[in-house]
Amino acid sequence: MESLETHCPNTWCPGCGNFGVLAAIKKAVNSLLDQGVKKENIVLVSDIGCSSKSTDYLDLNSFDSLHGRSIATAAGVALANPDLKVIVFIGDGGALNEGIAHLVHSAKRNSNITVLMHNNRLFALTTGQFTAVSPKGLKGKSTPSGAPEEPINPLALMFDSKASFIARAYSLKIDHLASLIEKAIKHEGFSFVEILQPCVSFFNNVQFYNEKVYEAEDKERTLEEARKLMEEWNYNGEGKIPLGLFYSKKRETYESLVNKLVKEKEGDIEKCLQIHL
Ligand SMILES: Cc1ncc(C[n+]2csc(CCOP(=O)(O)OP(=O)(O)O)c2C)c(N)n1
Ligand code: SF4
Repeated sequence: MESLETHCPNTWCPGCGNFGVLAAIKKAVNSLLDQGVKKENIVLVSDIGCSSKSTDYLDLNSFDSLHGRSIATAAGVALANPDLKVIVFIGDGGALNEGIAHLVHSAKRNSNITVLMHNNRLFALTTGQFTAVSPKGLKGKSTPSGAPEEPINPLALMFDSKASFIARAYSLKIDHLASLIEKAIKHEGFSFVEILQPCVSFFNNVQFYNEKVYEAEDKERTLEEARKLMEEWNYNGEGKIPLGLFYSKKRETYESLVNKLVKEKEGDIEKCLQIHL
């Protein structure tokens, strides 16, 4: 097993949920390497935030992008070289606030990338402002009297955006998370894994999650069943929180579609773009 360690000093707060994500991604990558995936064919793309520091702590090829722009960057990498496994580390702020348009459109296009959304339900690196998925009433730097808005449900958003792989995991269930990450990376097309990742410094919900999460049965689901599972928890507190792979469907990737167009136009990229754009 490769340690994938780097010499970068780790600056996460002790007890941060990101440590669980790091352990899980190392496990998933090692499993892929054992199955013959070449290390040089794995590319990590980071956003900005605590979650995005993950690339510093992994001895793998990586590209550090801008806040809310990592998904667009990753989609470009995947389009330029279809042999690569492209993995994005992004926070809920980057994915659902700054970068929400890129998230929605990459899912719709079925770009062949894996998005790992570390959901600590606030902007952590900037010390606790509310995001689109913060629970109503969350008190923080930008909402001293409590967040006034209802949270959106990122899984339902991905479902409506036609994402072809949608899962939820918990950073303290490392083996379960590692297996979902591995499945997501192997999936051809856009895979989205929401990782419930406690930020112990600004929104410590470890006990809450430990009491509420459960692993849903691993089985094929109808659209209605998948949606029901995604909406079982309303992000405001009530209800149990299912984890697992909720939805997976094979459909043509954006890269395959573009490659076909390029072939049809005998490699004339200009003609291909005229048609496609
Ligand atoms: C376009 C843009 N807006 C705001 C910032 C400031 N900023 C840097 S990190 C950060 C918070 C990141 O939160 P999130 O994306 O949820 O990741 P986390 O730190 O929680 O992992 C913000 C708002 C920025 N760098 N760029
Ligand atoms: S601020 Fe929160 S998310 Fe960031 S390292 Fe500390 S505990 Fe983790």
